Amino acid sequence: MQSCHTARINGYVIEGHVPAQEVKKLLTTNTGLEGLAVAGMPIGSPGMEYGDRQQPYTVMAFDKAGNTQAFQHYPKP
Ligand SMILES: [Cu+2]
Repeated sequence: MQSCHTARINGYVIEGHVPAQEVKKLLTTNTGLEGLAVAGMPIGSPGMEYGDRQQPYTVMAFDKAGNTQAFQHYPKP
């Protein structure tokens, strides 16, 4: 789940090109999660726009124990 940059917001860890919408969802939902990550630098993710190209990617959630789960798929189904 490694990417090019890491942010911290309100105690959460945001790794990589996570859409703001998902960060907002994380901040407004009491999930018990540690943070969100988008691995790599997928084309079409925020900051990686390249025309109308859209490489599918998954925003992954993780907790302190290292458990992971899909948080949101892009493009959204
Ligand atoms: Cu990047």
